[in-house]
Amino acid sequence: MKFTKKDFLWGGATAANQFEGEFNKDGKSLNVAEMVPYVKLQDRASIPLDISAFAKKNLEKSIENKEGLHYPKRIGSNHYNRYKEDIDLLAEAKMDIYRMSISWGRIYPNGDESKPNEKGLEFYHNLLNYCKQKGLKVMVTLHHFDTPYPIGVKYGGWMNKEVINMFVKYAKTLFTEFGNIVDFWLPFNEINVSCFAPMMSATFPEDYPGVSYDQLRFQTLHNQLIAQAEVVQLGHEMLKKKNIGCMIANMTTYPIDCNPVNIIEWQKSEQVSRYFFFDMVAKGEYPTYIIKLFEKLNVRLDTNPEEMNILKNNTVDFLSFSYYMTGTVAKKEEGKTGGNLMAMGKNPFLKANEWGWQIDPQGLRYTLNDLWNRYHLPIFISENGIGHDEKLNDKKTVDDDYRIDYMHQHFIAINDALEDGVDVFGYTMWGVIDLVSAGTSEMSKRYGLVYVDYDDYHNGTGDRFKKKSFNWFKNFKETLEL
Ligand code: BGP
Repeated sequence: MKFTKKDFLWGGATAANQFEGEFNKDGKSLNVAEMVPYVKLQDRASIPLDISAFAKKNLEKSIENKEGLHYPKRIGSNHYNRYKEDIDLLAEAKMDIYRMSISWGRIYPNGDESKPNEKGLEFYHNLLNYCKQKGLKVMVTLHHFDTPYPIGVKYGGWMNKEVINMFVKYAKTLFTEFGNIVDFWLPFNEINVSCFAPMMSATFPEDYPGVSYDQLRFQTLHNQLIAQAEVVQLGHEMLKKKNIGCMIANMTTYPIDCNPVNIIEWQKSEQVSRYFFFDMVAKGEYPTYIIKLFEKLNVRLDTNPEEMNILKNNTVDFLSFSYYMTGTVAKKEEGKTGGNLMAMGKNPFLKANEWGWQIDPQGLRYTLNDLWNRYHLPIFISENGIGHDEKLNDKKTVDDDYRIDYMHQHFIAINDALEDGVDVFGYTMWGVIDLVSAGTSEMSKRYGLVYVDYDDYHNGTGDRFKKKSFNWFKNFKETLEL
């Protein structure tokens, strides 16, 4: 069969904190991701995110690093020095679009400077111009789990409204510098993650004794939602096209069966773990089910009518989300499996990868239909892919047939959704060139069409090698045949 939509945008995605390396070069500051050491996992499938790794006292130890631990995100895939080679590979695979992130700490290392760091701007000018030279459209994320650590230290992170202003100043700089070459903007990667793990954006419970964890996480999310809405407002004033989207970690679930008790449980779970975030960015107001939840949890947001107006009047132009797996929900839990930042209910009909992430192409079709029916906004799939532990074979490649199958099935699902009438306009495959895992800091959890020769301790040359899936993707792009 042929993929039907000719102008669909196909591409790959990365993030500065997992890909660039050179964490302290040219004036860049540290971020939390770069302060988490690699720790070998005992059982890959059992973990959701290890929250204790983000305790402030543990992170601070990383600055002196007396134990000599390895901090993988400080080296990433050394894209900072090899970006031309990487962009050449994306162009060679016939990609239309590259989703990348800009590191806030390269532009405003402390957040509160009055002038941006010229060296940081220079790097992104070079990179973005090179993308354009190679004919790639670009989608830029402004914040991909990388609030500068100094903002956490001096301002207490995102609980402080001052950080909203710093973020908007940073966005203004990017719109001024790159507004004419960037095609799409995403203010925050997986904005809902701040509500599961506020520490990842340098907001620490230790700094707020007496404040409940629920208060902390929902206030952090709220302040980021306001920052995002202000950036949308600014972008609509400064940029020629209205092309600012959200990016949400989408956790689609199914009820475990048709027992009404489980259906109600599932509906509640979908509201709180999924619709809440899309409702906020697409409808611009707190849904009643969340207001009720806040009452129950005793969460009282620090906000005012002006903020609520900003939210309401600056909703996003398109929806984007990450989609890796689905899970199940039951009133009485019946077994959990790994998942993106959180454990998910097992589904006996699905297979999973080594990390327990359940593979579900049909779920992508379902999710696309579901979001389209609910919001009627254009949709972009900004992350999707499969992690595998891989080694180069003696032909200096990887025969990753499972990845080819994964892409194949998911691309068919997108086509089906288009046939269903969903307005989905693009897809960027996560970790298109191998990079460090966000959740586990493993280099060996590989997602790419291109293998990067580093192990979990960054032994290796860092050289790039095309996997079998690279050729499959290129052929698909040339023929649109599935
Ligand atoms: C998303 C993040 C990415 C990414 C991906 C895969 O949550 O936006 O940064 O890495 O998931 O997750 P992991 O790297 O933990 O396998």
